This record gives sequence, structure tokens and C-alpha cells, in this order.
Amino acid sequence: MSMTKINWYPGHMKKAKDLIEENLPIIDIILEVVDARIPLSSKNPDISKIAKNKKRIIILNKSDLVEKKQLLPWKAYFKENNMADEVLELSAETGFNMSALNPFIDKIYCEKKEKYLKRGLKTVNIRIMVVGIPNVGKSRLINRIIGRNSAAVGNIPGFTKGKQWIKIKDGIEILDMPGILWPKFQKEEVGYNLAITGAIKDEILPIEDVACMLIKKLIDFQMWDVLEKKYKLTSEDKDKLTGEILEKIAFTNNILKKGGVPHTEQAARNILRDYRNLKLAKVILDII
Ligand SMILES: Nc1nc2c(ncn2[C@@H]2O[C@H](COP(=O)(O)OP(=O)(O)OP(=O)(O)O)[C@@H](O)[C@H]2O)c(=O)[nH]1
Ligand SMILES: [Mg+2]
Repeated sequence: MSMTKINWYPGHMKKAKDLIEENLPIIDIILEVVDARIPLSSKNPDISKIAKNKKRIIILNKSDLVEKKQLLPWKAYFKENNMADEVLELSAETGFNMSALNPFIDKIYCEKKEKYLKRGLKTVNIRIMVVGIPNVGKSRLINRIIGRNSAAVGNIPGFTKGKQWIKIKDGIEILDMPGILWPKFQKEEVGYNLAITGAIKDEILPIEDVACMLIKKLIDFQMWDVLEKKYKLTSEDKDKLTGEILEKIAFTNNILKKGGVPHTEQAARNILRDYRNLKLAKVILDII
């Protein structure tokens, strides 16, 4: 199976990237939203280049879907590699740690204001651009920041189509952007991680392969027990090929087609749904 032929960089992604670059000159802060379950796979390598000379904040969003302590090394990693001026874990869904963000934005606003005042300028504006891959929670985050629903939110990648300026308060504006992916992945694994977490549509990669990759990762992370218990497997199943494990899951859980054939596609959907809904494990799929 090869992923290189798949087109996940369609025309609208190119347009979205152009949109980011066009608006860049008037931006003070780049708020890069990544998915805490895949901090690296969801981080667009182009952004560091794009964001040069701007204040950069990385948001590890959806932190409600991982164990908080798992995020500590990632926060350190982004800072040590100079990928951001600030790294914050939060959840736009539950509101967790949202209060940590505003002081940072206010600080940047005050610094700019001071500089402007020295030059005799009285009106100061700062503009924040929110960037990240599709479905990572950019619009939800903006609604949290401003405390009302101004940005449209939807659980399908590619929900926001065009840019949208929203005022946070006097002098501070925020720009919602469509999600962007990048034309090529360094590693094939990145594509699978994006599929597992729902950043790319389920139709893009064969769903059974995606579920098998998740099974493999859970086994690699010493989490076989979770699979065994949830899907009524046995310890002997652990040594089977992931495709066989998927079949066994379909069998033992009565996910069958007509004639008693295991419905592996449906079983794959169930496994991904369970992971996304926290019915399996709170686990980060990338490793540093
Ligand atoms: N569990 C959880 N879900 C979240 C969080 N933030 C956003 N979501 C959900 O993720 C889905 C996508 O949210 P959006 O804000 O529309 O994502 P987006 O990044 O704007 O997506 P595009 O516009 O497609 O690029 C929605 O179903 C949100 O409810 C979070 O912190 N935790
Ligand atoms: Mg959006």
C-alpha cells in the first residue's frame, strides 16, 4: 500500500496557505494549534518558516484527550527547539487552562503599546492569526477566547472555508483560518496519525489500515490489555498480525456481514470511534 498517490493537498489547501501568507505582514502573533494526541504529526513544518519574526504560541489543544503528564516532555521539546515563545496545553472543548492564554496576549499587547507610545503613537492594534491543520479546534478555541460563538465549529476537517476577523477586545483582533495540511509527509506514519485522530477524512486512507496502525501502536505502547479487555480478546491474540487481530475483533464482537463473514471495515470504524471518544486509551501517538 502506498500513500503517496493520495491527494490530500487539494486546491483549497493551497488557497488556504496563500491566505496565510497574504495576511502575514499585518500579524503580530501566530497561534499555532496542534492536537495534543499527535503533537508532532499535527505540527506543520512550514509554519516555523512562515512565522519568523512573529511571536509564536503553540497550543496543545484537545489536552482533555491525553494524560496531562504525558504533555510535559512535549512542552519542553517545543521550547528547547525554539519552536515557540510559549507553549500552552489547553482544551477548547472543556475550557481547561484557557485562562493561561489571555495574560500572554495582553503582555504582547502592552509591549507593543509601550513601543508605540515612545514614538508618540496612541492607537495600537495587535492581530493574532490562528493556524493549524484541519479539525484541530481553531474555531472552537477562538470562541473560547472571545467568550461567544463567532467562529463556526464542526467535527469535519475543512469546516472553516475562508478567513474571518474577530475582535477580542479594543486593540486586539484574531483571525480564524481554514486548516491546512502540507503537500508531503516526511514519514508515512504522519498520515496515519492524522487519520486516526480525524484530521483527514476517513475516506482518504483505507480505514482497516488506519485501525491496524492504531492497534499496532497500542501494542507498542504496552497497552494490549486495553484492547484485550475492550474487545474480548485473549493474550494469545497479541502475537497475531494486526489484520488478524482486527478480524478476531469483528468475530468476537459479532460484527459480521451476511453469511457470518467478519465485517472488518465496520470493526475498524468502531475501534477508531472508541479511540476518539476516549473509550480505549488516553494516549499520545507520537514519540519524541
Ligand atoms: N475533545 C476535544 N474536542 C475539541 C477540542 N477543541 C475542539 N474540539 C472539537 O473538534 C472539532 C473541530 O473543531 P473546530 O474548531 O471546528 O476545528 P477547526 O480547527 O476550526 O477545523 P477546520 O475549520 O476544519 O480547520 C469539533 O467537533 C470540536 O468540538 C478540545 O479541546 N477537546
Ligand atoms: Mg475552523
